[in-house]
This record gives sequence, C-alpha cells and structure tokens, in this order.
Amino acid sequence: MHQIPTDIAERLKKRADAVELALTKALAPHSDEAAIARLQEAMAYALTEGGKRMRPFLLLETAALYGADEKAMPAAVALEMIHAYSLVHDDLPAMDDADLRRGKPSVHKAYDEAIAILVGDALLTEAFVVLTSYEAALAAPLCRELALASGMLGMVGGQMMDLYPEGNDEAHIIALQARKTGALIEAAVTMGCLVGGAPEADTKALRRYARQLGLAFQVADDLLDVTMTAEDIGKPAGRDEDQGKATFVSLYGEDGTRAKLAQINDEARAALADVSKDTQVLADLLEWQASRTN
Ligand code: GRG
Repeated sequence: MHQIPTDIAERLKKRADAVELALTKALAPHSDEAAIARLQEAMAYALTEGGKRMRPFLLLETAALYGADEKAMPAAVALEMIHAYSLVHDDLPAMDDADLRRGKPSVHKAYDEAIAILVGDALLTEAFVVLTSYEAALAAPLCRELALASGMLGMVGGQMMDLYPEGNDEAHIIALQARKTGALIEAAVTMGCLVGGAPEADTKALRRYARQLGLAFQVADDLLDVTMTAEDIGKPAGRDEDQGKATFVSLYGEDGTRAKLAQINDEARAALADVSKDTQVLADLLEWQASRTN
C-alpha cells in the first residue's frame, strides 16, 4: 500500500484556490444588461465552489515540470469551463436528470432548463475565447487539443456511448470512459506539455500516465458510488444500477475493483518513470485520487 503524502492535499487546495480566483476573473466584467448578468450569475454558479479542480491541477502541475505553471492558468481555466459545461448538461432531465450537483441544486433546478442549456453553451464557447489569450502559435494547438478531447470523438462521443450503450462488458466500459472522462484528463496533461514546451518523449510518457489516471478516476468513482451514501456524494443513490448499466464494481466486485485500481496505478507509475523530470507530485496524485471521498 502506497502512502498518501500529507502535502498533496495542501497543494491541491492551493492550486484550487488560485483556479477559483482565475475562474471568477474570467467571468468578469459583469454586464449591465439584466439577461446577460443573469447568464453570468448562472455560469458562476456552475463554475465556482465545490469542484475538486483535479483537471486544472493536473494541467498546472504538468506545466510546472517545465517551469510554466503561471503561464498555464488560462489553459486550466478553459479546461475547467469545458468540464463544468459537461456537468451542467449531464444533469439535465434529458440526460442524467440529477437534482443535485456538488451537494447543491443542479443548474436547471437552481435556475431553469433553458438557462442550464445556455450556461453549458456559453461555458463551452468561452473556453475557446480564453485560449485565444495565448500567442497564435500556442493558441492553435491548445484549441485543437481541447476541441478534440471534448467533442465528437472525445467527451461528447463518450456521453453518446453511455446514453446508447452497445455492450455491458469491460471493453465497452473502458472504451466509453476513455472518451467520456479520460479524454479531458489526457488533454489536461497534453495542454500542460504544450504550454511548458515539453520534449516529445515526455509528452508521450505523460499521456500514457494520464490514460491510466483517467481509468483510475472512473474506477474510483464506481467504488465511491457503492461505498458512500447519497448524502455524502451529493447525488441520487443507485443511479447506475437503476439504469442497469455495468460498472467496474458490478463486473469485478468491490475487492476485485480495488485490485484493478492498484494495477492501473502501477502502470501509471511505470509511465512516469519515463519522464525526464521529477514527477513525484503526479505520482502522489494517484494515491490521493484512489482514496478520495468525493
Ligand atoms: C453532457 C456532453 C456531456 C458530457 C457529460 C463528464 C460527463 C460527460 C458526465 C459526468 C458524469 C459522471 C458522474 C461521470 C463520472 C466521472 C466524473 C466526470 C465525475 C465528475 O467529475 P469530478 O469528480 O467533479 O472531477 P468535480 O465536482 O470535482 O469537478
């Protein structure tokens, strides 16, 4: 069993606070037009408070390997905007129909359905506005990476596979999660490498790490669904079972899933060994995420 270093939680908190501030600034200036001001308020509701900010953390820590964490903040903001949009749309009645998100009413409950759709649309598009603050030679690959990871063959494609499943076996779960949640996690690392100007061999190894981390994230999420109460995780209990969807836990049982998580983390650590920099923080992140409680 690997130890969770005490300072990873502190480091996450520090980065999360900085990201929260940058997200708040990204939504300013506040408009004088009532409708726009309401949209901005609903976007801020979706975007700020309560998120773990794991994707921005990963992006900033990857860029930090190459001394570029400050420069990477707009990329981290853009990535979190895409993540927040996906959660707002995922909670809609037409999708997961969730009344709660992060322990408080989801956007369509706090506002209404039309506003929730527009909040998602606006966060998605603003993300790319934020990326244009980089010089053109960097903005273009960042936009491409984020668009590919979040679009047809990435997160949206994964959501489609989830809503209209064609299988219930391990291969199907892994393929859909690689797109639905894995693609943005891999994009976090790739965008950090782009901002930091990482050598190609490092980028390749870090992407391998991120693919394992993405898988580990989903496995840990499945474990949380069975080990935490609905109140603990702020969402309705038994969601996936209700829809008859297979999860890692339904396939392997709780102990088998924990063994799977350990094996995935080992593979992620092996990928980190091929990076030319000191990647201890990224290794610590594996331990932290495997034992997270939300
Ligand atoms: C609607 C286009 C569209 C996509 C939705 C990501 C996603 C795709 C849906 C989320 C559904 C879900 C519960 C997936 C399990 C893993 C996951 C992405 C959890 C939420 O991410 P966290 O835990 O959230 O990083 P916080 O609140 O910390 O930001």
